[in-house]
Amino acid sequence: MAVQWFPGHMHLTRQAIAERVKATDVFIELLDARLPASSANPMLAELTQGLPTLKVLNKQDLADPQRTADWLAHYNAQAGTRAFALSANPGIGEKKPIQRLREACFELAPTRGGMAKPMRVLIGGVPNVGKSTLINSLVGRKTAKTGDEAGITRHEQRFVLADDFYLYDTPGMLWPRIAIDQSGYWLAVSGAVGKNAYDEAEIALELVANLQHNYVDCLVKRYGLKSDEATVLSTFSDEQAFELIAKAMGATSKGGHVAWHKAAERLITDFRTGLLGAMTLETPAQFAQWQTEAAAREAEREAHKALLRQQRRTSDTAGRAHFRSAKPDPRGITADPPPPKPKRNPQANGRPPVGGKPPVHGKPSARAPRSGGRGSR
Ligand SMILES: Nc1nc2c(ncn2[C@@H]2O[C@H](COP(=O)(O)OP(=O)(O)OP(=O)(O)O)[C@@H](O)[C@H]2O)c(=O)[nH]1
Ligand SMILES: [Mg+2]
Repeated sequence: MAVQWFPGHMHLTRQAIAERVKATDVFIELLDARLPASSANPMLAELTQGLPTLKVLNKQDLADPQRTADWLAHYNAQAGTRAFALSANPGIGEKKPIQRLREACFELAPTRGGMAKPMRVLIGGVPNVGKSTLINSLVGRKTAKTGDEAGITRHEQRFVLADDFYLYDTPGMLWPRIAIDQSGYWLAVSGAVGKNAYDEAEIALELVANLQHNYVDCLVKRYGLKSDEATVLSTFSDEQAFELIAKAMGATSKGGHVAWHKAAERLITDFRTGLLGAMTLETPAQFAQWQTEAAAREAEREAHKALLRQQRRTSDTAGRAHFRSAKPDPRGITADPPPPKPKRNPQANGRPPVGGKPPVHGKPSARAPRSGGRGSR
C-alpha cells in the first residue's frame, strides 16, 4: 500500500512558508543523500519557485559515495541549480562544507548583506532530514531542537547567525499525495514519515528487495550470512530473502517462526543509523523511470475519472429524456417523475391503502399500529 502522511501541522507549515518566501533571499532545500529525489518535496519547489535555491544532500556519511557523486553531477548539470553534499551532524561533517554553504548564499544573493539588508535564508525539507541540525552547525551551538523522529520542529523559527544573516528553520513537510510508491517507501524507511502512517514489515520488505540486489555485501557483513546464503540471496524472492535475514538476526519466535515485526524494526533501525553500511536507495535513472510509470498511472486514473463523469452525464441525459417523453399528466403537472408502481399486497386485496404509501413488508416498524392488538377497536 502506498505511504501517505500529511497531518494538519503540515498544512499550516505550507501557509507559513508561502508567507515567509515573500521576505526570503535564498532557499536551502535539504535533501536526504540516501534518497535525494524521493526526498525532494514538489510542493516546496512550487512554493519557492523563483527564489535562488541551493540543493544540499545531507547525511552524506550514511550515503553511498559513488551514488552521491552521481546525484551531484545530475543536479549540477541542470541550469540554475547548485548542489552539494554534507553531513550536518557536528563531529561527523567537516567544517568546510558548512562554510561553503554560507559563502554560496552570498553568491546567490550578492546584493544582500549589512544591517540594512540582512541575508534571509529559509531552510526547508521533508521531516527528519536534518534541517535543525544544519542550523545548529551553522550557528555553532545547539540552539534549535533536534531529534531522530519526524515532526520535532513544529513552528517556523528565526535564528541569528550574524547581525546581517538570519536563518529560518521550518517544520518538516511532506505533500498531500505521494504519487511515486517507491518514494513513499524510502521516505518511511528514512524516518521522514510518522510511525502510524506505515506498516514496518511492508517497508522492510521493500528495503530488502532493494538491498538484496544492490548491497548484498552489506547484508552479509551485518547479519553474518554464510557464503552459500550470500550467493543465493539475489536469486531469492524478497520474502525469501527477508526470511533468511530475519533468521540470521535471530528474529524468531519460540516455535521457530519468523518474528516479522521484530526483524523489520531491526532492519530499519540498522539502515537509519548506518549500521548496515553507507547506501543510497535510488539513482537518477531509476527515479526517472518511476516518474514515467507514475505519470502513466496518473494519466490512466484521470482517464478513468473522465469516463465515469461521462457515464454519469449520459445516464442523467437519458433519464431526463425518458422523463420528457413520458405521457403528460392530464392536469398538466410534469415536474415530478411518476411514483413507483406499488407492489401487490394480499392483505389489502391488491389495492394500496387509500392516500398512503404502499405497505412495507417484513419486520413491522415500532410505530406501526398492529391490527387485532390491545387497544384496537
Ligand atoms: N548521521 C547523520 N545524522 C544526521 C545528520 N544530520 C542530522 N542527523 C540526525 O537526523 C535526525 C533528525 O535531525 P533534525 O535536525 O531534528 O531534523 P529536522 O529536519 O529538523 O526534522 P523535523 O524538525 O522533524 O522536520 C537527528 O537525529 C540528527 O542527529 C547527518 O548529516 N548525518
Ligand atoms: Mg527540525
